[in-house]
Amino acid sequence: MKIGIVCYPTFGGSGVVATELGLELSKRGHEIHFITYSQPVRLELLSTKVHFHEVNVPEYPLFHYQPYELALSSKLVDMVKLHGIEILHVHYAIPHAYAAYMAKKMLQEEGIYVPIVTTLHGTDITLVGNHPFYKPAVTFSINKSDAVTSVSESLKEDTLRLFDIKNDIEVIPNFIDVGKYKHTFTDCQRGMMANEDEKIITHISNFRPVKQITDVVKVFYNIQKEIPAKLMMVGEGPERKPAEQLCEQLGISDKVIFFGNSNEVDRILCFSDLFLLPSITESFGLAALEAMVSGVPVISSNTGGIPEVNIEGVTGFLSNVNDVESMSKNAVHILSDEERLARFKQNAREEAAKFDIHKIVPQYEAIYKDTLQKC
Ligand code: GMT
Repeated sequence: MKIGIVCYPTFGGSGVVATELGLELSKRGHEIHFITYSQPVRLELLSTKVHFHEVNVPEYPLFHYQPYELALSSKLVDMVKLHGIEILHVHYAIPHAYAAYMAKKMLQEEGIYVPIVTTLHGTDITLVGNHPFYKPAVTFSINKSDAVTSVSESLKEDTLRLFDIKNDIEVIPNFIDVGKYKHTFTDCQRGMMANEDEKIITHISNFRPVKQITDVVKVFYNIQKEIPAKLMMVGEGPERKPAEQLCEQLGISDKVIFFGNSNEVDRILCFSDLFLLPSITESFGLAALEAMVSGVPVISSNTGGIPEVNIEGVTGFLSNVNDVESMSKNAVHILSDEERLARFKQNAREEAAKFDIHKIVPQYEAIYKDTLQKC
């Protein structure tokens, strides 16, 4: 199949999922066309099977807001015609599903039919899409998609609760390439990060308010009072500065390393003992799955789709949002006993294997085939 993939090209989970999906589909023989405003961060190699088409939005002073949707839908029309793309798969409803629908209608005028698969990722439903200023357009574009998927049961329920949806929504969970995360590289440089007796705690995100970054710091503060430890903070975003300030206030700056964005999270996770994800809401928690596949247990909030990934008492523990005391207690419980820690690490690896890319990607292929047949 010739598949057009529209996504955000940044470090966010939806862009990562879209990129990994496209790369895996290309390995399975499909021709993939990524269409977005810059080359996706995890898309390193282009080939005859993997193409990238940049959406350019010319700046014009009249516009207070530059019309990205317009440029995207025009680019989709051009690329479908030029490359014979058979199906468009858009990740994150806003504004991608809307732009794809406009492209579909323009193409129909020329006798070309291209169906749209929309994958809902989370904040496009829970935090942003639900806003009254966007809701009618988001509802419309979900209902006009030829197939809709969501990354967790919880997100499907949220979508049906918050929007008037006429379409079926199929849950296809996020995935991970288990093979890629098998630590074949031998340079897991734990010694460079911490002393022998110190445990390594990690958090990876886009440092937005929804990630509750200050709770990461507070939980770590409590952990290090009981157990020698270091905290690795990976990612960039608006909450980084307040987190750095809080570390200073608490007198733990020398125990916390802020890495910024990284394309090599597997190298950081390989020496991690525990992952913290205290988010206010999280449709899935891809970062938790990436930790688990590296054998890192997870201390998280029990919100959204996280309980579908992090299993209470097996791969980690879940607490109410903001319950720093409970998260700290659970973290110390796992870290304070080497045998228990090893068991949680093993469980995390085993549970993550259920989300292996080779099990999940065929589900998307089935949706494409089904959608093409129906249309
Ligand atoms: O977490 C973010 O703020 C980024 C966002 C995105 O769209 O990239 O992540 C959402 O999609 C990920 C991939 O499906 C999920 O793993 C995240 O849980 C989800 N984030 C939220 O629901 C807050």
